[in-house]
Amino acid sequence: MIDLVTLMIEAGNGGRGRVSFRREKYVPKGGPDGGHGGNGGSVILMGTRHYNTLQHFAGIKKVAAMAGESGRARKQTGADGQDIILEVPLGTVVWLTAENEISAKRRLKYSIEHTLTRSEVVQQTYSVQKWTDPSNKPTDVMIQSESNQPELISWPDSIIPEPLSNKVKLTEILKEGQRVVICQGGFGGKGNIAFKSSINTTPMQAEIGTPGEQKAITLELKLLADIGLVGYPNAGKSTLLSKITRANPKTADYPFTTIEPNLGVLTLPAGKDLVVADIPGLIEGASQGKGLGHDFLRHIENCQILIFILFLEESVVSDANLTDQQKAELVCQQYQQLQKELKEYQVEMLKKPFLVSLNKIDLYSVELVKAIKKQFAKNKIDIYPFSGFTGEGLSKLIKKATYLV
Ligand SMILES: Nc1nc2c(ncn2[C@@H]2O[C@H](COP(=O)(O)OP(=O)(O)OP(=O)(O)O)[C@@H](O)[C@H]2O)c(=O)[nH]1
Ligand SMILES: [Mg+2]
Repeated sequence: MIDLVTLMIEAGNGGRGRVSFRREKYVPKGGPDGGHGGNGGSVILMGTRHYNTLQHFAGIKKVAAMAGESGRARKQTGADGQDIILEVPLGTVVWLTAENEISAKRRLKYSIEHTLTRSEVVQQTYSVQKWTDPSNKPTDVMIQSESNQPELISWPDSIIPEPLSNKVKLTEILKEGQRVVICQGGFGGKGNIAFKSSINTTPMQAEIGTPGEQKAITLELKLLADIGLVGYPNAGKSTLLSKITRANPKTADYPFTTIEPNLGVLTLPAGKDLVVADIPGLIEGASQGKGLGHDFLRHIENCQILIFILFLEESVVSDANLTDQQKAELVCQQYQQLQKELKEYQVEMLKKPFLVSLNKIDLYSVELVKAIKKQFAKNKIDIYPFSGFTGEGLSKLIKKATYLV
């Protein structure tokens, strides 16, 4: 599953305004008629439910919108560059790692939800030399040919985005149809018709158009699940997901069977759908990057509630050297360890509503389950015993979970 991509995004530059003069058969000294440049295309991110991953960005390194066209003679405005819309799944977080000057200007002034208006960007003007034709007839104005425009007015490619010392979180796309102009296109420059005045009847200047924004961004997908399943490897998270939803994740009796998050939809009798996320098992040190858990903790950051799934290995259950009390303490330690890992990753994780469940009760004696319940009751925690195999206790567990969401 691709859930992290890095992209270079470039909006189109504004087209330059034109310097030209009307030249018709009987109007040898026509006034200025250089049109305005078109606006550059913007690059827009849009939230969609059509994608669940960022897979469709595989192999794409750069997305660039077209520049606006230059203004034309006869007061014609150049065409605008088309906007590009990039569809991203809900839960996509956008990080900024580098940007050009105009992007920094907009970002420091506004949030990404706002765009700059024409009056907020500085337009530079360029001027062209008077015609060089010896006969000095305006009809022979050289500047009307595109190739005679001075070199400096085309935007240099050297507007390379500056890398930021720390990546900046720009936005999160959470809603279907939500749009964010990630790179705003430049504004077209005014043609020389805009410079005409009573004292300047033959304006030789026009505007060059403003540069489009350029950004280097990282898209990171966080799954938008309602319920996150948290537990040690082999706790039976994937088994539970396959029991309560139609998802069909791989389950097996070895740790780290799940190496990528699985999602399933739990349809409640009232018709409401809840998305359940099964992430790879957490182990001690997961928040420091041990095992696979750390990478996936961010997927449950957005969950509304967490279900802790605790269990005892068969070998521990049948260990005659351990009393039920000692086994119950082991379950408690497991819970504390999971909490510790979540806390070290992000304190807010522990503020979410949660419930604590105990899986594989088909393996335990009634006395053992009682001992575990008692142990948790000391900390005022209700425990929900169930078996992913026999289905016992599942309806109670789901009822409680949906009550919390
Ligand atoms: N006896 C018994 N075994 C179970 C139960 N639920 C799951 N198991 C078994 O426990 C093992 C681990 O189950 P998984 O669902 O793969 O566990 P997981 O938590 O997804 O594990 P990872 O993906 O490795 O983190 C499998 O062999 C399951 O068949 C249960 O209720 N009772
Ligand atoms: Mg699993």
